[in-house]
Order: sequence, then C-alpha cells, then structure tokens
Amino acid sequence: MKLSKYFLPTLKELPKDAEVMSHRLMLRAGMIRQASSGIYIWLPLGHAVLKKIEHIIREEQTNAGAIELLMPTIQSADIWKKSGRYDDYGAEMLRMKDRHNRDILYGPTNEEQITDISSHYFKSYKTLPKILFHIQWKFRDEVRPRFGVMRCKEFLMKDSYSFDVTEEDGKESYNKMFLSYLKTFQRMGLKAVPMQAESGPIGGNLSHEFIILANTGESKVYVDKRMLELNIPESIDYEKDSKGTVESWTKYYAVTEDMYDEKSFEKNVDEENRLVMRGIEVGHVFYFGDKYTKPFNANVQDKDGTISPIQSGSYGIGVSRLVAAVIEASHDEKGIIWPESVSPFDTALINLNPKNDELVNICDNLYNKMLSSQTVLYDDTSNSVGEKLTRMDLIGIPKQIILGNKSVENKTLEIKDRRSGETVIENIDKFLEHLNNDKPS
Ligand code: 5CA
Repeated sequence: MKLSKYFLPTLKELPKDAEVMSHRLMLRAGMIRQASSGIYIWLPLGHAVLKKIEHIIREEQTNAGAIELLMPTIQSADIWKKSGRYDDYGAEMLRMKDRHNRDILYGPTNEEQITDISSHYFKSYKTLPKILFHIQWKFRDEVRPRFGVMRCKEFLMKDSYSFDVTEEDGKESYNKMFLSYLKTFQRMGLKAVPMQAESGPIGGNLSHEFIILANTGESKVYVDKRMLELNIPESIDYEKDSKGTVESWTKYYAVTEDMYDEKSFEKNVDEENRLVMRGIEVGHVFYFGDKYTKPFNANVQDKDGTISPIQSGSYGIGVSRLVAAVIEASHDEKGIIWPESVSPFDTALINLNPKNDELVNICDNLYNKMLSSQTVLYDDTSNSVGEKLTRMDLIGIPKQIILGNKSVENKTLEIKDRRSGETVIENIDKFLEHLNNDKPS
C-alpha cells in the first residue's frame, strides 16, 4: 500500500481525554475514531489489526475442533424470556421493538440463540460432541464506557459454545478451549494468565478469566509468580494435549479481585512468590452444564436410550479489546510496537526523498518486488524526513526499510528493527536476493 493513496489520519497532538496509553496511541496512530459514547469507527489501520487478531483466533479455534457459524446481532426477546435472562440482564441490554411491536434486542451474548439451535439439531449422542463459534459484534450499554475499545458499548467478540452428552465430556471440551486460549494469546505475543473467576450473569460454577498483566488493567489480580513460568507444548495435538490442562494451569494461586481472600493468598503462596498487579481480561470461559439447555428442552439421547439435557459451556474472547491489550503490553515512548503476528503490515518501506527521481525508481522497484512475499506500507509521500520517521515509529510496524539520497550512490538501504531500534546497512542487490530466497514457493 502506497501511503500517498492510503487513509491514515494520524494525530500530532496528544488526545486530551484518553486516560490509558493504548487509547491514546490508537487515536494518535489513526486506528479508531469515536462515533458516539462507547461506539467506535475502525479506521483502516485499526481494522487491519482487528482482522489479524480475528484470523489467529479463528485458526486456533478451528485447530481445536470448533466449527464456525454466524448468528445475527439482533435477537428475539422470546428466547431470553425462555432462559429467564430477559429481566435479569438489566439496563446493559439494548432493547428495541420492531414495527409489529415485537420485543427484540441487540445481542450482548449468544447462549440463548445457540441453545435454541442445539435443541433443533442435537438430539442423538451421534451428533455430539460439538463446539460451535462465531465472531460477531455485541452491544452492552455499559454505564461507564472507558479506555477506548477496552470497555466500550459495541465490541467484537469471539464466542464459542460446547455441547456434550455427559459432564465428563463437557469438561473435556472446557479443557480444549482452555488450551486453545493459551495458544491463541501466545501467538499474539501475549502472556495470558488464567484465573479463577466469578461467573456473573452467564452463570455456572466453573469459570476462568484469561488476564494480561498490565498496570492499566481494570481488575486487581493476586498471582503466584510460578504461574508465569508455565508453558504449553510447542506443537499441539488438541485431542491428546488438552487433557488435564485446567488442572495443571490452576495448581498455583491466581485470582481476580472478586475471588480474592487475603488468608488463602497468604496460606497458599510464599511471600517471595506473591504478585499483586492489575490485569486486562481478554477471555472468559464458563461451564454451566444444563443451565440453558434445560429451559430450552435441548435434550440428547445417549447410547442406552436415556434422554437428558445437553451439557454446555461458553467461551468468549474480546477480539476488539485485544487490539488495545496488545498495545498496552507492547509500546515505548515513540509509539506502538506490533508483534509480527498482528502487525497491520509486515514491513514498512520509507523513501526519505521522493524528489530524487533515481531514488524513486529504486524504491518503486523494491516495493513491487517485496509485494510478492509480504504486505508493505510504502511511504512515498513528500512529508519531511522527521515526520516520516516519527510516524512510522508511532504506527509500530516491526521492520522498517529506509532509503535516502545515499542509497543511490552507495546502493545500500537501512533495515531498522522497531523494537530494539537497531539498524543494519545492507546492499540493495543482497536485500533483493534474500527476498527471492525467502519467497514462499
Ligand atoms: N457468553 C460469555 C462467553 S462466550 C461472555 O459473554 N463472556 S464475557 O462477558 O466475559 O465476555 C467475553 C469477553 O468479551 C471478555 O473476556 C472481554 O474480553 C470482552 N468484553 C466484555 N465486555 C466488553 C466491553 N464492554 N468492551 C470490550 N470488550 C468486552
């Protein structure tokens, strides 16, 4: 993408009302724009990162055996009356009427909708187990939307729902999703710590939150430091490797504020291992058995002919919140530093002097060749050198290729690593040679 043709409305001045770094940087880097309170427009750069994050989540859900579908954003109130949550959910639910005066709502989550689906299709043990997921916008009329897309009203969520015949099988699905969450966040360069959590309005008695440790997080967390040393297998076979995941990842104390108890923290964790910090909740998983399937008469017949309610759980990831969480975890005083896996472009190419025709030729040629193996943001604008370098550091593409007048004489370019700031000078022909060698066949 040539920057002269792109739409990247970066801001020079510091946004006044943005309290946390990720919000400030997302506004300054031209990633988002507030449309109204708690509702955001995803500008092209923000949208590109959102899609990268979505892609990793989708791939890891699929690897774990979950199947994608797409449910609507607007739901009928009838299914929520059936589960009993229509009244319970309160003011956070955006309620509307259609032209026939029927009660409808903008979905804050999808347990009812998916349980209704399960009641029609999963009648025999032969159809189970199943984990279904979708990636869809949600609306929650939050009392105090804040921190940009971190806590807003309209947000993108990945929500999965598991369906099993027995509780034992249900717990296996819970383990699979648990492991896929650990892997998903790792692929985004994040260390997410699973913590025992309250199940709140979703319900059930088994629930874990996945928390990124960050000083700007909304919740206070109490963690045994040994939690941070746990690792997942390099390559995962979900059928085999997920067994026992929850057990081994919950052997150390790790809770959010809601579940904190001073006595048990001090009893279970030696002083040198006690970590009290803040964190950002990027995922939340629930096992609630027959809480929803019972009122929906979503029953399944087992091998022996016994009919009982399907066993279920739900598993959410805050897709749009993750964009902010990655920034909280990876930035410096100059701006964002994207991990490669979620960067909006693989590489940045900067021509420091577009008035130099020879240099333009060299850069255009490089750009065209690079495009066959990667995505590139090519700064071909006539802005000043300072503006170009500052802007590229702000938007955080991990690798920058920089060319100036000297590149013409010396036939060299500069490769800058955004994270370390280190630069390497390379011969242009050598660079092109590497490019050819690295090309996917
Ligand atoms: N139905 C369950 C799981 S599918 C559910 O709704 N869980 S949740 O309420 O915990 O939401 C799942 C994830 O969505 C959270 O972990 C969080 O990362 C994200 N999320 C929740 N509320 C907001 C919000 N107001 N703004 C941005 N992200 C949010």
